[in-house]
Amino acid sequence: MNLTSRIATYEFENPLMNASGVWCDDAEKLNEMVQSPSGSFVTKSATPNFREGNPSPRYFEVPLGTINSMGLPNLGFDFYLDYSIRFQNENPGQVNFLSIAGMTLEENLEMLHKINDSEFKGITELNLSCPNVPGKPQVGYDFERTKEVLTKTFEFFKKPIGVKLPPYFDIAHFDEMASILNQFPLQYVNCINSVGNGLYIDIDKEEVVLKPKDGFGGIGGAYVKPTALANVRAFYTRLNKSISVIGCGGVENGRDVFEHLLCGAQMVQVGSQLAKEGTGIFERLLKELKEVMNEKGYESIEDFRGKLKSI
Ligand code: IRO
Repeated sequence: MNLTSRIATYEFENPLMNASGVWCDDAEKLNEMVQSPSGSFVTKSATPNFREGNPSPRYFEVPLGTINSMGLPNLGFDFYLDYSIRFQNENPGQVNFLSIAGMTLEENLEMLHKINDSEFKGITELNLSCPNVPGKPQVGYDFERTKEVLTKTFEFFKKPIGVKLPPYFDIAHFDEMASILNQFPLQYVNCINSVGNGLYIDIDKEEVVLKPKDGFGGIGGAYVKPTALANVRAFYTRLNKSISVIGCGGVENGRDVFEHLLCGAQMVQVGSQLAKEGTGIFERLLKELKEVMNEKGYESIEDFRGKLKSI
Protein backbone atom coordinates (compact mmCIF):
# COMPACT_ATOMS: atom_id res chain seq x y z
CA MET A 1 0.00 0.00 0.00
CA ASN A 2 1.28 3.47 -0.93
CA LEU A 3 0.91 6.21 1.71
CA THR A 4 3.28 8.67 0.01
CA SER A 5 2.37 12.32 0.57
CA ARG A 6 3.80 15.54 -0.81
CA ILE A 7 4.24 19.16 0.24
CA ALA A 8 6.05 21.48 -2.15
CA THR A 9 8.78 19.41 -3.83
CA TYR A 10 9.13 17.13 -0.82
CA GLU A 11 7.91 13.57 -0.59
CA PHE A 12 7.08 11.90 2.71
CA GLU A 13 6.69 8.16 3.31
CA ASN A 14 3.33 8.74 4.99
CA PRO A 15 1.16 11.75 5.89
CA LEU A 16 1.49 11.57 9.68
CA MET A 17 3.19 14.19 11.83
CA ASN A 18 2.98 15.70 15.30
CA ALA A 19 1.13 18.99 15.71
CA SER A 20 3.51 21.80 16.61
CA GLY A 21 3.79 22.14 20.37
CA VAL A 22 3.27 18.45 21.05
CA TRP A 23 6.31 16.16 21.57
CA CYS A 24 8.73 18.64 20.02
CA ASP A 25 9.95 21.18 22.56
CA ASP A 26 13.35 19.63 23.42
CA ALA A 27 15.96 17.31 21.90
CA GLU A 28 14.74 14.22 23.74
CA LYS A 29 11.18 14.50 22.41
CA LEU A 30 12.31 15.53 18.93
CA ASN A 31 14.60 12.48 18.85
CA GLU A 32 11.57 10.30 19.69
CA MET A 33 9.67 11.89 16.79
CA VAL A 34 12.63 11.16 14.49
CA GLN A 35 12.71 7.52 15.67
CA SER A 36 8.93 7.09 15.22
CA PRO A 37 7.36 5.93 11.94
CA SER A 38 5.69 9.34 11.36
CA GLY A 39 6.26 10.75 7.87
CA SER A 40 7.76 13.98 9.21
CA PHE A 41 7.77 16.24 12.28
CA VAL A 42 7.48 19.90 13.20
CA THR A 43 9.35 21.71 15.96
CA LYS A 44 7.75 23.71 18.81
CA SER A 45 6.91 27.26 17.72
CA ALA A 46 9.99 29.33 18.47
CA THR A 47 10.62 32.91 19.55
CA PRO A 48 14.04 34.53 19.02
CA ASN A 49 15.01 33.83 22.64
CA PHE A 50 14.22 31.21 25.31
CA ARG A 51 10.79 31.67 26.93
CA GLU A 52 9.58 30.18 30.19
CA GLY A 53 5.92 30.43 29.10
CA ASN A 54 2.88 30.80 31.37
CA PRO A 55 2.69 29.61 35.00
CA SER A 56 1.47 26.05 35.72
CA PRO A 57 -0.92 24.32 35.69
CA ARG A 58 -1.06 25.24 31.99
CA TYR A 59 -2.13 21.95 30.35
CA PHE A 60 -5.01 19.64 31.30
CA GLU A 61 -6.34 16.41 29.79
CA VAL A 62 -10.02 15.46 29.73
CA PRO A 63 -11.78 12.50 28.09
CA LEU A 64 -12.75 14.42 24.94
CA GLY A 65 -9.48 16.33 24.48
CA THR A 66 -7.14 18.83 26.08
CA ILE A 67 -7.03 22.46 27.14
CA ASN A 68 -3.75 24.37 27.17
CA SER A 69 -2.39 27.78 27.96
CA MET A 70 1.31 27.07 27.57
CA GLY A 71 2.20 30.62 26.52
CA LEU A 72 4.90 29.72 24.01
CA PRO A 73 7.51 28.10 26.25
CA ASN A 74 10.48 27.22 24.01
CA LEU A 75 14.25 26.86 23.99
CA GLY A 76 14.75 29.75 21.58
CA PHE A 77 14.93 29.84 17.80
CA ASP A 78 18.61 28.87 17.40
CA PHE A 79 18.07 25.53 19.13
CA TYR A 80 15.29 24.48 16.70
CA LEU A 81 17.14 25.75 13.62
CA ASP A 82 20.34 23.92 14.64
CA TYR A 83 18.38 20.75 15.43
CA SER A 84 16.66 20.87 12.02
CA ILE A 85 19.90 21.41 10.09
CA ARG A 86 21.56 18.55 11.97
CA PHE A 87 18.55 16.32 11.22
CA GLN A 88 18.66 17.04 7.49
CA ASN A 89 22.44 16.47 7.37
CA GLU A 90 22.21 13.16 9.23
CA ASN A 91 19.21 11.98 7.17
CA PRO A 92 19.91 12.84 3.55
CA GLY A 93 16.77 13.41 1.54
CA GLN A 94 14.62 13.98 4.63
CA VAL A 95 13.41 17.33 5.92
CA ASN A 96 11.28 18.59 8.79
CA PHE A 97 9.07 21.59 9.41
CA LEU A 98 10.43 24.48 11.51
CA SER A 99 7.75 26.50 13.31
CA ILE A 100 8.19 30.12 14.33
CA ALA A 101 5.85 32.39 16.31
CA GLY A 102 7.39 35.78 16.94
CA MET A 103 5.68 38.05 19.46
CA THR A 104 5.87 40.87 16.89
CA LEU A 105 6.20 41.21 13.12
CA GLU A 106 9.82 42.29 13.66
CA GLU A 107 10.60 39.10 15.59
CA ASN A 108 9.10 36.98 12.81
CA LEU A 109 11.11 38.83 10.16
CA GLU A 110 14.30 38.43 12.22
CA MET A 111 13.82 34.64 12.39
CA LEU A 112 12.82 34.42 8.72
CA HIS A 113 16.01 36.24 7.71
CA LYS A 114 18.06 33.75 9.73
CA ILE A 115 16.30 30.82 8.04
CA ASN A 116 16.76 32.36 4.60
CA ASP A 117 20.49 32.82 5.23
CA SER A 118 20.99 29.35 6.77
CA GLU A 119 21.58 25.87 5.32
CA PHE A 120 18.05 24.85 6.34
CA LYS A 121 16.42 22.98 3.44
CA GLY A 122 13.12 22.09 5.10
CA ILE A 123 9.79 23.87 5.29
CA THR A 124 9.08 26.84 7.54
CA GLU A 125 5.77 27.13 9.36
CA LEU A 126 4.72 30.64 10.34
CA ASN A 127 2.34 30.32 13.28
CA LEU A 128 -0.33 33.04 12.96
CA SER A 129 -2.60 31.58 15.60
CA CYS A 130 -1.17 31.18 19.11
CA PRO A 131 -4.17 31.81 21.38
CA ASN A 132 -2.37 31.92 24.73
CA VAL A 133 -0.06 34.89 25.07
CA PRO A 134 -1.80 37.49 27.28
CA GLY A 135 -2.27 40.76 25.39
CA LYS A 136 -1.38 39.28 21.97
CA PRO A 137 -4.42 38.56 19.78
CA GLN A 138 -4.23 35.80 17.18
CA VAL A 139 -2.87 37.37 13.97
CA GLY A 140 -4.99 35.04 11.82
CA TYR A 141 -8.18 36.75 13.06
CA ASP A 142 -6.90 40.13 11.80
CA PHE A 143 -7.12 39.90 8.01
CA GLU A 144 -5.29 43.14 7.24
CA ARG A 145 -2.47 42.27 9.61
CA THR A 146 -2.16 38.80 8.05
CA LYS A 147 -1.80 40.36 4.62
CA GLU A 148 0.84 42.76 5.92
CA VAL A 149 2.85 39.95 7.57
CA LEU A 150 2.79 37.89 4.35
CA THR A 151 3.65 40.89 2.17
CA LYS A 152 6.70 41.69 4.32
CA THR A 153 7.70 38.00 4.41
CA PHE A 154 7.64 37.47 0.66
CA GLU A 155 9.60 40.66 -0.01
CA PHE A 156 12.73 38.61 0.76
CA PHE A 157 11.91 35.06 1.87
CA LYS A 158 12.80 32.49 -0.82
CA LYS A 159 12.39 29.12 0.89
CA PRO A 160 9.27 26.92 1.20
CA ILE A 161 6.86 28.28 3.80
CA GLY A 162 3.34 27.65 5.08
CA VAL A 163 1.10 29.22 7.71
CA LYS A 164 -0.67 27.77 10.75
CA LEU A 165 -4.17 29.20 10.91
CA PRO A 166 -6.71 29.51 13.70
CA PRO A 167 -10.12 27.90 13.09
CA TYR A 168 -12.70 30.04 11.26
CA PHE A 169 -16.43 29.69 11.83
CA ASP A 170 -18.07 31.72 9.09
CA ILE A 171 -18.21 31.22 5.32
CA ALA A 172 -17.41 34.91 4.78
CA HIS A 173 -14.21 34.44 6.79
CA PHE A 174 -13.19 31.34 4.77
CA ASP A 175 -13.72 33.38 1.58
CA GLU A 176 -11.82 36.42 2.81
CA MET A 177 -8.84 34.56 4.26
CA ALA A 178 -8.53 32.30 1.21
CA SER A 179 -8.52 35.29 -1.13
CA ILE A 180 -5.65 36.82 0.88
CA LEU A 181 -3.65 33.57 1.01
CA ASN A 182 -4.10 33.05 -2.74
CA GLN A 183 -2.11 36.25 -3.37
CA PHE A 184 1.10 34.68 -2.01
CA PRO A 185 3.41 31.83 -3.08
CA LEU A 186 2.68 29.77 0.03
CA GLN A 187 3.40 26.03 -0.04
CA TYR A 188 0.64 25.14 2.40
CA VAL A 189 -1.81 26.22 5.06
CA ASN A 190 -2.24 24.22 8.26
CA CYS A 191 -5.82 23.99 9.61
CA ILE A 192 -6.33 24.23 12.56
CA ASN A 193 -4.61 25.51 15.68
CA SER A 194 -6.49 24.87 18.93
CA VAL A 195 -9.95 26.42 19.31
CA GLY A 196 -8.88 29.45 21.32
CA ASN A 197 -10.08 30.53 24.72
CA GLY A 198 -12.32 27.71 25.79
CA LEU A 199 -13.01 27.10 29.46
CA TYR A 200 -12.94 23.74 31.24
CA ILE A 201 -14.06 23.67 34.85
CA ASP A 202 -13.83 21.31 37.79
CA ILE A 203 -17.41 21.07 39.10
CA ASP A 204 -16.42 19.59 42.49
CA LYS A 205 -13.96 22.34 43.29
CA GLU A 206 -16.04 24.93 41.42
CA GLU A 207 -12.86 26.25 39.84
CA VAL A 208 -10.94 26.41 36.61
CA VAL A 209 -8.22 23.83 35.75
CA LEU A 210 -5.57 26.19 34.32
CA LYS A 211 -3.78 28.99 36.14
CA PRO A 212 -3.13 31.52 33.31
CA LYS A 213 -5.88 33.81 31.98
CA ASP A 214 -8.46 32.75 34.61
CA GLY A 215 -8.52 29.27 33.10
CA PHE A 216 -9.15 30.20 29.45
CA GLY A 217 -7.16 28.05 27.02
CA GLY A 218 -6.92 26.43 23.59
CA ILE A 219 -9.10 23.35 23.09
CA GLY A 220 -7.91 20.31 21.16
CA GLY A 221 -8.97 16.71 20.63
CA ALA A 222 -12.34 15.16 19.79
CA TYR A 223 -14.12 18.42 20.68
CA VAL A 224 -12.62 20.13 17.62
CA LYS A 225 -12.70 17.49 14.86
CA PRO A 226 -15.78 18.83 12.99
CA THR A 227 -14.33 22.36 13.05
CA ALA A 228 -10.95 21.08 11.86
CA LEU A 229 -12.50 19.08 8.99
CA ALA A 230 -14.61 22.08 7.94
CA ASN A 231 -11.52 24.31 7.82
CA VAL A 232 -9.50 21.74 5.85
CA ARG A 233 -12.36 21.35 3.37
CA ALA A 234 -13.09 25.08 3.12
CA PHE A 235 -9.48 25.95 2.33
CA TYR A 236 -8.90 22.92 0.08
CA THR A 237 -11.81 24.00 -2.11
CA ARG A 238 -10.83 27.71 -2.14
CA LEU A 239 -7.03 27.80 -2.41
CA ASN A 240 -4.93 27.71 -5.58
CA LYS A 241 -3.91 24.12 -6.30
CA SER A 242 -0.28 25.11 -5.66
CA ILE A 243 -1.14 25.60 -1.95
CA SER A 244 -1.50 22.32 -0.05
CA VAL A 245 -3.50 21.87 3.15
CA ILE A 246 -2.23 20.19 6.30
CA GLY A 247 -5.01 18.86 8.52
CA CYS A 248 -4.81 19.06 12.30
CA GLY A 249 -7.55 18.52 14.87
CA GLY A 250 -9.27 15.63 16.58
CA VAL A 251 -7.18 12.76 15.20
CA GLU A 252 -7.46 9.77 17.53
CA ASN A 253 -7.64 6.82 15.13
CA GLY A 254 -7.12 5.77 11.51
CA ARG A 255 -10.65 6.74 10.52
CA ASP A 256 -9.97 10.32 11.66
CA VAL A 257 -6.82 10.37 9.49
CA PHE A 258 -8.88 9.10 6.55
CA GLU A 259 -11.48 11.85 7.07
CA HIS A 260 -8.83 14.60 6.99
CA LEU A 261 -7.37 13.11 3.79
CA LEU A 262 -10.84 12.80 2.24
CA CYS A 263 -11.36 16.53 2.92
CA GLY A 264 -8.15 17.23 0.99
CA ALA A 265 -5.29 17.25 3.51
CA GLN A 266 -1.80 16.30 2.26
CA MET A 267 -0.37 15.74 5.73
CA VAL A 268 -2.32 14.97 8.93
CA GLN A 269 -1.08 16.08 12.34
CA VAL A 270 -1.75 14.66 15.76
CA GLY A 271 -1.80 16.88 18.85
CA SER A 272 -3.91 16.03 21.89
CA GLN A 273 -3.91 12.27 21.37
CA LEU A 274 -0.12 12.25 20.79
CA ALA A 275 0.31 14.13 24.07
CA LYS A 276 -1.82 11.49 25.83
CA GLU A 277 -0.40 8.39 24.15
CA GLY A 278 3.18 9.19 23.09
CA THR A 279 4.88 8.42 19.79
CA GLY A 280 3.65 4.80 19.82
CA ILE A 281 0.44 6.28 18.38
CA PHE A 282 1.97 6.56 14.89
CA GLU A 283 2.33 2.81 14.41
CA ARG A 284 -1.30 2.32 15.50
CA LEU A 285 -2.62 5.11 13.23
CA LEU A 286 -0.72 3.74 10.22
CA LYS A 287 -2.12 0.26 10.84
CA GLU A 288 -5.67 1.62 11.26
CA LEU A 289 -5.44 3.88 8.19
CA LYS A 290 -4.28 0.90 6.08
CA GLU A 291 -7.21 -1.14 7.44
CA VAL A 292 -9.73 1.52 6.37
CA MET A 293 -8.11 1.83 2.93
CA ASN A 294 -8.06 -1.93 2.56
CA GLU A 295 -11.78 -2.24 3.44
CA LYS A 296 -12.55 0.40 0.81
CA GLY A 297 -10.22 -1.09 -1.82
CA TYR A 298 -7.85 1.91 -1.99
CA GLU A 299 -4.16 1.34 -2.72
CA SER A 300 -2.84 4.87 -2.46
CA ILE A 301 -3.91 8.10 -0.78
CA GLU A 302 -4.35 9.76 -4.15
CA ASP A 303 -7.21 7.31 -4.87
CA PHE A 304 -9.44 9.25 -2.45
CA ARG A 305 -7.67 12.40 -1.24
CA GLY A 306 -9.95 15.44 -1.51
CA LYS A 307 -12.77 13.39 -3.04
CA LEU A 308 -15.37 14.06 -0.35
CA LYS A 309 -18.83 13.87 -1.97
CA SER A 310 -21.64 16.39 -1.56
CA ILE A 311 -25.27 15.20 -1.48
O1 IRO B 1 0.43 28.17 24.33
C1 IRO B 1 1.12 27.76 23.38
O2 IRO B 1 2.37 27.70 23.42
C2 IRO B 1 0.36 27.39 22.16
C3 IRO B 1 0.68 27.82 20.90
I1 IRO B 1 2.32 28.89 20.47
C4 IRO B 1 -0.17 27.51 19.80
O3 IRO B 1 0.05 27.89 18.64
N1 IRO B 1 -1.29 26.79 20.06
C5 IRO B 1 -1.58 26.36 21.31
O4 IRO B 1 -2.62 25.70 21.50
N2 IRO B 1 -0.75 26.68 22.35
